[in-house]
Amino acid sequence: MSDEVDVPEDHPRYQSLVTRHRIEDGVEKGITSTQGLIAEGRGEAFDYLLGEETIPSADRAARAAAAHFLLAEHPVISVNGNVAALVPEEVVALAGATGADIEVNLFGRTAERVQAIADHLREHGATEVKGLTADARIPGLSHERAKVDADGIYDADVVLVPLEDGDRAEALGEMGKTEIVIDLNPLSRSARTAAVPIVDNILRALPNVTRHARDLAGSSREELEAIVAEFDRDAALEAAERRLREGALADGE
Ligand code: PTJ
Repeated sequence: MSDEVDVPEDHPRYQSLVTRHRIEDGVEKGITSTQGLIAEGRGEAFDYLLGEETIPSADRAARAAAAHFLLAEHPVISVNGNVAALVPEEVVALAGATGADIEVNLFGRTAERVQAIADHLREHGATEVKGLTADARIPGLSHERAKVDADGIYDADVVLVPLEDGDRAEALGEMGKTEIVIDLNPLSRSARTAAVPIVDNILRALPNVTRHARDLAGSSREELEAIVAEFDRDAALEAAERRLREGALADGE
């Protein structure tokens, strides 16, 4: 994977080049769709405007997300082709820190891709990967993302939905689930419908949620509930939009 690619670490765009190589590798391995290349370019543009760093409001969102995970009865991390290529180990680490299930859910679903992603996640330490059975449907969605496992996303109370701009976040909300979204675009439909929108690069956001989850592991329910109640999703989206428009220090923190 990308580590094999010779990108000098002192290159000013090192992170972005490594990311591109991971996505390219994902496409070559049959994990990532070719559409995933376009999604990557879109994400990069937003990351550039955000200053390629975790802004304070995204860090607060990551902490609220960790609190939701720890309070949940059945949290699930949804994985698509871009997520699998970019952060397979980090997905496994977050699942380990929070007891979440991992489920493959694809827009361009084929049996081969679901299998390739599940194998890839197992190679990176996952013990159980859901999404292969797909014996239930999210109501109100006509495309392939509707297909979920009955004992996975269908049954979940908290779902992490990274890197997809679409109607699934809305449909999951209608099912009464709490959605946590990771998306660099604060204007995306998923970010705007999420209970917790984390406007950050998944490369930084996922390890950050895991770090917060480990930090909060000994907290009481009351403490976790207070973190959830204090988080203001509208303020977080607004801070990210301001950062996009005005650059660093715009969120006044
Ligand atoms: O693997 P599949 O078949 O399920 O397809 C997955 C893709 C990503 C192709 C599909 O979900 C798609 O087309 O997504 P969109 O509509 O392009 O939305 C992807 C969103 O993720 C955009 O809002 C991007 O800004 C954002 N994004 C891209 N890369 C990153 C990101 N957000 C956070 N971190 C990134 N690295």
